Amino acid sequence: MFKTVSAALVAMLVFAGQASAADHVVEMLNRGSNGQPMQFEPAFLKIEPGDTVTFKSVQPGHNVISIDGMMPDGAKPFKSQVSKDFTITFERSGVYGYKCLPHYGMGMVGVIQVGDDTSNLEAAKGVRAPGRAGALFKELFGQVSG
Ligand SMILES: [Cu+2]
Repeated sequence: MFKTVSAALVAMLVFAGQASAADHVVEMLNRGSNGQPMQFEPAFLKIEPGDTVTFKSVQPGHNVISIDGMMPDGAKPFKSQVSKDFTITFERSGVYGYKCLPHYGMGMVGVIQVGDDTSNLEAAKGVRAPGRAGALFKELFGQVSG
C-alpha cells in the first residue's frame, strides 16, 4: 500500500516537472527564411527558467557561443562544437546574447530572454558587436519585454 502511494506521488512529481519545462529549437542556417545569409532562426526567443533550447545544425559550419557581458550575473558561459547540435538548459533568468563564431561579423547572432528579469538588458546593449551583428542585436534587444 505504502509503496503504491509513494510510486504514484513520484510519478506526479515527475510529470509536474516535465509539464513546466519546455523544449525549444533554434535552427542554424546558411540562409534564413528572411533571405539573409547565416542566420539563427528564430533569432529571438522568450522562454522560462528551466526550459531547454536545442540549436540544430541544419547546415554545417555553424556553432553557438555565449558573449561576455551579454549574460545575467552568475550564468555559465557556453560554447558548442562547429557543425554539431547543441542542447542547453537555461536556469538563470535574464537576457542572453550569443553568436556563431565563424559568422559573427556577418550578423549570425541571437538573443534569448529567460523569464521576466531584464535587469542585465542595458549592460548587454552596451557590448560592442562587429558589422551586421551590432545592427541585428539592436533589433533583437528591442524585442525583449518586461
Ligand atoms: Cu554560422
